[in-house]
Amino acid sequence: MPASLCGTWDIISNTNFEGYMVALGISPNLRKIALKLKQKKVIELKGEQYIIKTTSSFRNYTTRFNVGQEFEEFTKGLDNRRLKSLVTWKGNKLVCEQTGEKNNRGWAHWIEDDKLHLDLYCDGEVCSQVFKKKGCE
Ligand code: VLP
Repeated sequence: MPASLCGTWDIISNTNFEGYMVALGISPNLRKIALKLKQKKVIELKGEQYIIKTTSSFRNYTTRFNVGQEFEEFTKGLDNRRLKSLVTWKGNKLVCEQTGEKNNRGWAHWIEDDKLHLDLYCDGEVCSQVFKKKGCE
């Protein structure tokens, strides 16, 4: 099993979040609010189930899944779409492929230098986020 993603993480960089949100069709007003948010990730593993919570002062979003088992995802409060999602390990990366109306949509999480990395991608746009573990420097 690759380095554990579990823990509470604070965002320290967020590259091309705007491009990712445009690709998702998020409205200009919502994009303006979302760009200012300090996102956090809380990643837990309960038995076989991963729980990834993305939290902010404005809105929260939670995904639950088992690796290798396709699930129905509703991106409530984000772009409000229904997706078929599948998360698998590809080397040291936990990779989610999100099939639906948008092409080439998904994300990948991995650990590098004690930081949590997340690439969010949609329609050729990639947003790269980095998080540091809460309470550690
Ligand atoms: C939509 C873009 C801001 C922005 C509008 C609302 C929830 C991997 C995966 C697990 C995500 C998070 C995507 C967040 C941006 C969507 C509300 C911001 C806070 O995480 O960790 O679900 O897909």
